[in-house]
Amino acid sequence: MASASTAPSSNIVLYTAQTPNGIKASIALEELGLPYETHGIEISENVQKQPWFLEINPNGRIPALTDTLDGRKIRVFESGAILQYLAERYDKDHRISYPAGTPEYWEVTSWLMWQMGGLGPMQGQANHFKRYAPEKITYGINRYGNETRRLYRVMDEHLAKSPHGYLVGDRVTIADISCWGWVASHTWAGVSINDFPHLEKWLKALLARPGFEKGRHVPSRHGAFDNDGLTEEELERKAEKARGWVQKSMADDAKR
Ligand SMILES: N[C@@H](CCC(=O)N[C@@H](CS)C(=O)NCC(=O)O)C(=O)O
Repeated sequence: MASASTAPSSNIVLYTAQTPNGIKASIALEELGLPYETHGIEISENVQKQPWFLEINPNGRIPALTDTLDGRKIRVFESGAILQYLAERYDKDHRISYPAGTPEYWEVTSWLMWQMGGLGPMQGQANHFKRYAPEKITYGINRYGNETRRLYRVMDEHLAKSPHGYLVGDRVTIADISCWGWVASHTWAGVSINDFPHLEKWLKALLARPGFEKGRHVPSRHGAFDNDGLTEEELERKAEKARGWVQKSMADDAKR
């Protein structure tokens, strides 16, 4: 958690787990130097589907946060909404954002929506078909793997033209933060970034930032890069462990 000495006051509780969507919120909080309390959610035990948590996120997914606004407790769910909330409420000197209404603000919004509607869902499905499906369905593996690769190419070609190496302008923004955890997990989705040199450079440059380094390990160690050195057999053994709860969780959802 960041030091409160120079940070604006807040009453933030972050409900999160070690996933690409979860670490977006903690990286933004660390980049902003905001104090916050972390409440780790054990998603393999379906804590995110318990009634108390559904009061915070009716969708039963992490991340979500609570805070106090005008004396009332508020909730914010969906990682993109959390990033916008933190930027608009707490980033007054525009460390990870641009002033509302500027061309850069709309470019950040465009990339954020691109991540939320494209990269996250497509790579999530690539993970699903590659790692969690009980059978290997080639069509699904190829469809989502190829779509993830296409989206990486979009980023790579955009970053090739970026003078400062960020998605938008001269600074790291919530657009970069939203994409970073997904690109860091490329091996799990079965996608190599060897063909995307600008994307790889961006990934490493952001990794070197103290805010990313601290935020990525919330609420537990970020292990995405461990996968890069594993064989397909080793990755498959890891996937087997997670497949059980993913399948059970899907079956429970289907019964509701
Ligand atoms: N669009 C949502 C997606 C959230 C999401 O799918 N979270 C996953 C972890 S990355 C989760 O909570 N999974 C638990 C489950 O499926 O029950 C966001 O960006 O916040």
